[in-house]
Amino acid sequence: MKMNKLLRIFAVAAALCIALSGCGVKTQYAYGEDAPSLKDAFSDDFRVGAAINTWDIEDPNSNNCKTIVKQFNTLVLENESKPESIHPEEDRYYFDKFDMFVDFCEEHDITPRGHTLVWHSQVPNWFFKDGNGDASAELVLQRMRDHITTVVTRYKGRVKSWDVVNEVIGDDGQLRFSEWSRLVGDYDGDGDKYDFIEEAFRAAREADPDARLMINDYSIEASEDKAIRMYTAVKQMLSEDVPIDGIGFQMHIGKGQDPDQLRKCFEILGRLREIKPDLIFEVTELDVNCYGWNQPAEDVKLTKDFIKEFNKTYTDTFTVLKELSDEGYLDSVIMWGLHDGVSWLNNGHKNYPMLIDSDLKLKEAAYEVMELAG
Ligand code: 9MR
Repeated sequence: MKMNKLLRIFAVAAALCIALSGCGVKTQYAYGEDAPSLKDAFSDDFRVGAAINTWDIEDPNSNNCKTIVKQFNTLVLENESKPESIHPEEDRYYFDKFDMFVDFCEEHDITPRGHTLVWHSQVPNWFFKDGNGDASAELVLQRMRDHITTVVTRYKGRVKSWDVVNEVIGDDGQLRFSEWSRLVGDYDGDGDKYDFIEEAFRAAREADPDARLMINDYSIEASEDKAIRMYTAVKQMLSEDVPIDGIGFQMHIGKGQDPDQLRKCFEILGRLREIKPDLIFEVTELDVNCYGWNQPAEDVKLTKDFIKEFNKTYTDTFTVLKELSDEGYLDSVIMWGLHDGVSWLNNGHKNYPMLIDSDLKLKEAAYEVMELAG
């Protein structure tokens, strides 16, 4: 075993003892000099990252910024690189925040991701309009290609991985009905409506031949039905030489997520390697929702048992992710938010989905997952 690995294991174990011993220090601040770091712990496995906003990194002395630099080696913008933010009008782009983000990443040796070029949400309506009516398929495709070419070219060689399309498989498992699928439809007449997706990937590849081009979606890690639909769609597109490099698993999972279910879904999509041997996976938006659907806020109390189950969900999940990394499928795990307090899951109730709490302290779950590393 390498010396630095031994030291790392020792540091995490010591930190865990301090964190759990009840001897005064509960957990460490994630930005603290002596705190263990997720990115270092998993340096032999995969990059570890978070979705952030540029206000987190404006002040290098802020605790948010220090946490980011200490804990993560890959980052994505939560909202500020989406079409509605950077391209609200047809002839107007706003790149200030995206530029600042990419500069920051380079300065700190962090791998930036791009989220997202094509989505049914957070996309301005002008893409789909011609006067008061619908735009033609040609016009929609031309605008989509222009958008992709402009954005990907600007960050050529710098943004290493793009969510080219996001959430294109619907909850019913079919291609999602959206303005993209409605207006572009079966443009090439081959019987499927993947045409806007195919064109999006081709435009992205042309703009940056070395960037990793991903198809990103939710529930494909937990619903076998949806994983199979994704498999079928990607298989079909790969057979037509659509340049898809990998699958982004959002992984918005729930407390108590069955790890065997994760394994089954990863296995289904892993079979795409029979067609594309270097297909890669990324985990792009991991979090653990502490609430079931429609569960009232008063139901969730941070009791010992609750925290134990929450921690187990994270350790079970990271065990599966580590297996995937050992098998060469996975090289990046990004969490959707910097800490509990800013997670999108705080909708109407306080949620606790992350590995870092709202005071920027590493949670027990963080120490426990770091024990799995290496
Ligand atoms: O976290 C994002 C939240 O701030 C936005 O209001 C929301 C708008 O749809 O998008 C959230 O991020 C989503 C991501 O872009 C795609 N996957 C689901 C994420 C959580 O909703």
